[in-house]
Amino acid sequence: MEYKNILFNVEGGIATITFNRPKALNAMNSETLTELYDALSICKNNEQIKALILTGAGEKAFVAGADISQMHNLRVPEALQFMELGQETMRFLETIAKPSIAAVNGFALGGGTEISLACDVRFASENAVFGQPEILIGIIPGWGGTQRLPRLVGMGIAKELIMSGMQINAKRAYEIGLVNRVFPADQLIPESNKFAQKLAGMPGFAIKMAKNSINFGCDLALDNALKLEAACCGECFGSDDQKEGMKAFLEKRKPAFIGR
Ligand code: DAK
Repeated sequence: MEYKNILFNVEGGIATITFNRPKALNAMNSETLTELYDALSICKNNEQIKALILTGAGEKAFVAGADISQMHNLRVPEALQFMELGQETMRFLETIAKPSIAAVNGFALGGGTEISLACDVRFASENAVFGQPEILIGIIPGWGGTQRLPRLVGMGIAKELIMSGMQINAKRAYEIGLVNRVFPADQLIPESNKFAQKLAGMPGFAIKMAKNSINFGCDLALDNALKLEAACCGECFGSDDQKEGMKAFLEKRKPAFIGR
């Protein structure tokens, strides 16, 4: 598929997906969502790709939300369709068996915050701005914001953000646990790459099991979640990297993981 709205670059096992509609502050229309889905499929199927970084083109925005010019005339059935495409894409991103980093380099509003929430970790530049401003245009978040945000920062703060539509800066986002780390703007991509490289060097099967256990366990009652954790951890003992990791420890050398 030829991409018009994203840039897709693979280097050293790291795939970088850059939202690239700077004139609209990288707002997401359905074409961009479809391209994102396609790029994620490549990431899923290409064994050389070990980790993902998502970021925005330009200096001003990560993603300033779903594209309001595409949405404003939608009626209920079409709105539901647009929502489903968005939700399906976010879920694909969230559950892909490889680690993902949102490198948030400016406005991450509405769908922008929601994309970052579907990533495993969020790094932000000092000028990043987060928020769920949908209420200010008469709707509510539709790509997982009402579900992932409270799971990450707690119900009280999520309701404060979603019901007021307020914007918060990177410092506040860090305080509430929405972002993992904050960097000066020029350090955001180098630091994201450094962390992506670190994760790319981890035992791939264990990364997959950690993601599964956290993603699916969080929605279960604790006893069932612990059974899921035990199953995921147990599965790791069938991997080559578990054999290598433990053998290397006992032989007092660095492990050479092969990613399966
Ligand atoms: N959509 C379309 N265009 C956008 C946009 C957006 N979300 N955000 C910015 N732009 C465009 C502006 O229209 C402007 O275009 P021109 O006028 O130059 O052609 C250009 O980007 C530059 O923006 P500004 O001139 O406004 O720049 P400022 O620095 O003054 O302001 C801003 C930056 C980010 C504060 C402002 O642009 C802004 O407030 N943008 C809208 C932010 C927003 O409300 N985002 C949430 C969108 S709602 C669902 C599916 C999805 C969702 C919900 C339901 N279902 C279908 C049920 C998700 C909804 C959202 O994400």
